[in-house]
Amino acid sequence: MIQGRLPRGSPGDKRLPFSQGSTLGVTEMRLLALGNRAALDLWRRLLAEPRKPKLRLISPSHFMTHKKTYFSKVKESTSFVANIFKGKVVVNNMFPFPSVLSEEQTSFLKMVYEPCNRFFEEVNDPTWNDSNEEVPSKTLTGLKELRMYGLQVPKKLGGTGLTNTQYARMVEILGWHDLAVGVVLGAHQSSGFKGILLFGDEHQKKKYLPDLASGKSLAAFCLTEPMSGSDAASIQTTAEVSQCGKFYILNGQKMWISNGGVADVFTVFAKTQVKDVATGEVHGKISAFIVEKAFEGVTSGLPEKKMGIRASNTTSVSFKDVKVPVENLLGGFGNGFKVAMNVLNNGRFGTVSALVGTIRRVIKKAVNHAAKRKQFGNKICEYGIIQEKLAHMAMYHYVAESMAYLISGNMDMKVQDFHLEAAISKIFASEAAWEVTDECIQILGGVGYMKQAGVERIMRDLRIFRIIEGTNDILRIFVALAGLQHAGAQLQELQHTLEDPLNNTAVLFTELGLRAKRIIGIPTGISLDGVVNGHLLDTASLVTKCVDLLSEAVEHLLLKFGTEVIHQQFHLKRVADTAMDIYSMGVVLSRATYSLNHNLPSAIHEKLLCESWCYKASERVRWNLKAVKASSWNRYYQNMKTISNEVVRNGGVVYSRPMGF
Ligand code: MYA
Repeated sequence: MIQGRLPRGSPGDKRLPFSQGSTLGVTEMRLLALGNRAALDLWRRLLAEPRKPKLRLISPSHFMTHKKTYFSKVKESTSFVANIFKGKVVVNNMFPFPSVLSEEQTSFLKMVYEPCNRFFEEVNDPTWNDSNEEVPSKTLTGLKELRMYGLQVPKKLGGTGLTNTQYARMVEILGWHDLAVGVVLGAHQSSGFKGILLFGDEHQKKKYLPDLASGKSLAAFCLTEPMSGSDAASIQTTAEVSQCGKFYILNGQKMWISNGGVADVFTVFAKTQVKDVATGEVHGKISAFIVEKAFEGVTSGLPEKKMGIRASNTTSVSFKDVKVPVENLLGGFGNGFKVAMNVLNNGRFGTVSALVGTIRRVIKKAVNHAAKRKQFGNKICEYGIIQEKLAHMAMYHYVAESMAYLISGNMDMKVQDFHLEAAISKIFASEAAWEVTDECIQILGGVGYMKQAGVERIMRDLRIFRIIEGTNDILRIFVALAGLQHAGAQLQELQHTLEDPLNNTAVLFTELGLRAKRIIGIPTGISLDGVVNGHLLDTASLVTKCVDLLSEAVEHLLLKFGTEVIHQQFHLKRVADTAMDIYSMGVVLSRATYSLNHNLPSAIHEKLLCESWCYKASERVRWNLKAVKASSWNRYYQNMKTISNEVVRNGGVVYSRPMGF
C-alpha cells in the first residue's frame, strides 16, 4: 500500500474502486472501446501493484548481507545506460562522438607521446621484466624522466597536466608494450594517489603530489583485505581517534596490493566510528587516510608469485598501531566509501585505454601471421574461418576503443554521470582483450603457443583485468541493479500517478500506449533519426528496438519479483549483458556517425564494423531477454542451481568415471 493513503475502495476513499472480476472500471471500458486489450491487461497489472508493498530496490551489499537499508530515491540521470532501463534513449553524453582536444593539446600530446613510445621500443624489455619479475631501474628512471608518473597531476604541482583524453592515449602505449609496467604506473596514479587528486585538500595536494608526480615517491591503493574483496564495504581495518585527538590509530591488514612492497604513500580505507548527529547512534563508516610507509607500524609482506603482470610488485600491507596525523584524513570523516568508489570509477577508463592498446597490438601480430602463413596452397587469411576471426577481433577493438574515448571525452567535458558506462567499458575491454588474444594464439597455431611469440605473456598479463578494479561479475550485478533502481523509481512514480487516473489521463494513455506497443512488438517511437548519420538509420533502429525490449523485460522483472529481483542473479546477469550490448551499439553508432559525417578515410570501413557489431549485439539482446522473460527458461535456472548445489555438497563432480573408479 502506498504510504499515507487510504486503501482503494475503503470507506472514505473517493477514488474509483479497482474493477473486480468481470466488472469494468471507466478507464477499462475506454481502453476496451479503443480495442486495446494489451493496454487493458497492463492497466490492470499496474493498478494491482499499489496493493503490494512499496517497490524499493536494495543495493548489492544489502543483497549479499540482507541489511535493512533501502533505496527510496534515485536521482534523474543523464547517463545513456541508466535511461535505457527506463525505455528512454538519452543521447546527450553519447552524440556527437566527443572530439575534445584543441590543436594545442594535440601537439602537446604528440610531444609527450613520441619519446615515450620510442622509449618503450628501445629501452624496456617486457620479456626480461616478466622472467625476472621486476621492472629494472633503467626503465623506472626513464619513465620518471618522461614525466610518466604524474600524467594528470596539474603542471603547477609538478605533473604533466594531461586531460583524460590525453591520458587515455598515453596509457595505450603501456597496454601495447607492457601491461606489467602499466600496472605499476596505474596502481600509482590511476588509484594510488587518485584520491589525493580528487579529494585532497590544498595542504595534502601540495605536500604529496609534487613528489608523487615526479616519481620521487610511489603510491598504492589499499582497499582489499583477506575477508573483503568484492564486498568492499565489509573491511575490518580500523582507525580510532587517539586520546590526544591528534592521530588516528590504524590497525589491520590489506592484501594483494599493487606496489604494496615498493610504495611510499598509501591511500588506506578503514572503518571509523561515526556518530549520527540526529540520533546520537554510532555507526561503523569507512574513512580514507593518507599513510606514509615511514610511519611506524607499516610493514609489507613478500612479493606474491603471480600468473601474469609478474614484473609488478604485489604484497600484503599491515598496519599495527600506526599513528596517522588527523590532517591525513582524506575526503572527510566517514566518506571513505565514496572516495573508494570514485577513485575506482575515475580509474577504469585508464584500464580500458591500456587494454585498447593491447588489443591493437595483438591484432597486428595475428594479421602479420595470417597474411604470410600459407597452408593448403593459400594464405590462411584467405580462408573464411580466419577471416571471421580477424573481423571479430577488429570489431572488438573498434568497440573498446570507442568506449575508451567516449568516456575520456565525457570526463573532459565534466559529465558527472559516467560510472555505469565506466563499469561496462571495463568489463567489455577486459573480456574483449582476452577473447582477441585467445583468437590470436589460435591463428598463430603452434607458433602462438610458444613463449617466443610473446602472446602467452600477454594472455597471462591480461587475465587479471577481469578481476582487478572490481570483478566483472560484481560489476555486472552493479550495472543491473543500478539500472533496475532507475526503472523501479520510474515505475513507482507511475504507480503514484495512477492512483488518481482520472486526473492524469494524459500520462495514463501515454504510458499505456507505450507498454501496449512494446507488448505487441511495434516500435514505441523512440528514434535516433537526425542523430545518427543517414546511412546508419536501419542499424540505429536495432538499438531503439533493443531499448524497448530491455525496458519491457525490466518492467516484467520488477512487477514479477518486486524487491526480490535483487536475488535473481540469473536474470541480472542477462540484463547487464543486454545493457552492455545496447551501450556498445550506441557507442559505435556515435563513432561511425562522426566518421561518416566528417568523411574520414576509414568511414566506410567503420560503417561495416558498426553495422556488423550492431547486428550481432541485437541478436544477443533478443536471446538474453528471451531467457529473462520466457518461463521455459525457469527450468534451466532451477537445474543450474541444483547441479551447482550438488557439486558443492559433493566437493566436486557428482558422478564416478564410466569405469567406476
Ligand atoms: S582495488 C580493489 C577493487 N575492489 C573493488 O572494486 C570492489 C568492488 N566492489 C564495489 O565496487 C562495491 O562494493 C559495490 C557496491 C559496487 C559492489 N560509484 O550500498 P551500496 C554508492 C558511485 O550499493 P555496496 C584494485 O582492484 C551508492 O550509490 N557511487 O554499496 C586495485 C551508495 O550511495 P548512497 C557508488 O553494495 C586496482 C553507497 O555507495 C558506486 O557495499 C589496481 C553505498 O552503495 C559507484 N561505483 O557496494 C589498479 N557504488 O548511500 C591497477 C556504490 O549515497 C590499474 N556507490 O546512496 C591498472 C591500470 C592499467 C592502466 C594503466 C594506467 C597508467
